[in-house]
Amino acid sequence: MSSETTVVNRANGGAETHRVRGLVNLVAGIVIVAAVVFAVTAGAGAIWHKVTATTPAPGAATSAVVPASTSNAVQVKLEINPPPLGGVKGPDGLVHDAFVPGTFTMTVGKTYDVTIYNYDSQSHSWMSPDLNVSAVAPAGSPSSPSITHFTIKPTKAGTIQWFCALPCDKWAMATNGFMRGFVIVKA
Ligand SMILES: [Cu+2]
Repeated sequence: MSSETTVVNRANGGAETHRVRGLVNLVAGIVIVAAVVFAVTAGAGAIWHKVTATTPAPGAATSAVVPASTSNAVQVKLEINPPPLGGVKGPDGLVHDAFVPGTFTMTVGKTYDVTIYNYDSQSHSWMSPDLNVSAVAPAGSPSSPSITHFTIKPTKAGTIQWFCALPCDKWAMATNGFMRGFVIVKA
């Protein structure tokens, strides 16, 4: 749209056209800036929505068991070895045990209702002494994940480590984005 306008103005030339072109460019610039701001905002919202989706996992027959959320709490969904892969592919090409997402963002003072769906046939845990959380996610299966629930209310900003403390995939336990990761707490 704006490039077409520019081409026409170039063909005309002249001081008057330059002024008009300057105005057109200014308006186009404002529109582009507004569009970028909107896109970034909408994008961030989409990502956050993905993280906080409360839709029951496919095959989660026991989803009704999940406790009712605290009012105003932000829902966070974590999945262990979700289908179809049943884990996350590592740099070695093999599928490893992993929490998905492994890293996510929170804000100081807000309350988060975290629900873990464990599709793995063994137990894992989500531990973070700094966030005062020590949660065990019992074994489940790809068609019937176990469901574990806890609440976090971060009190200070920072990048906080979480980890699985139950012996599982040794490489994954030592690698951020798999059986350990971060909660980025923003002020
Ligand atoms: Cu684990």
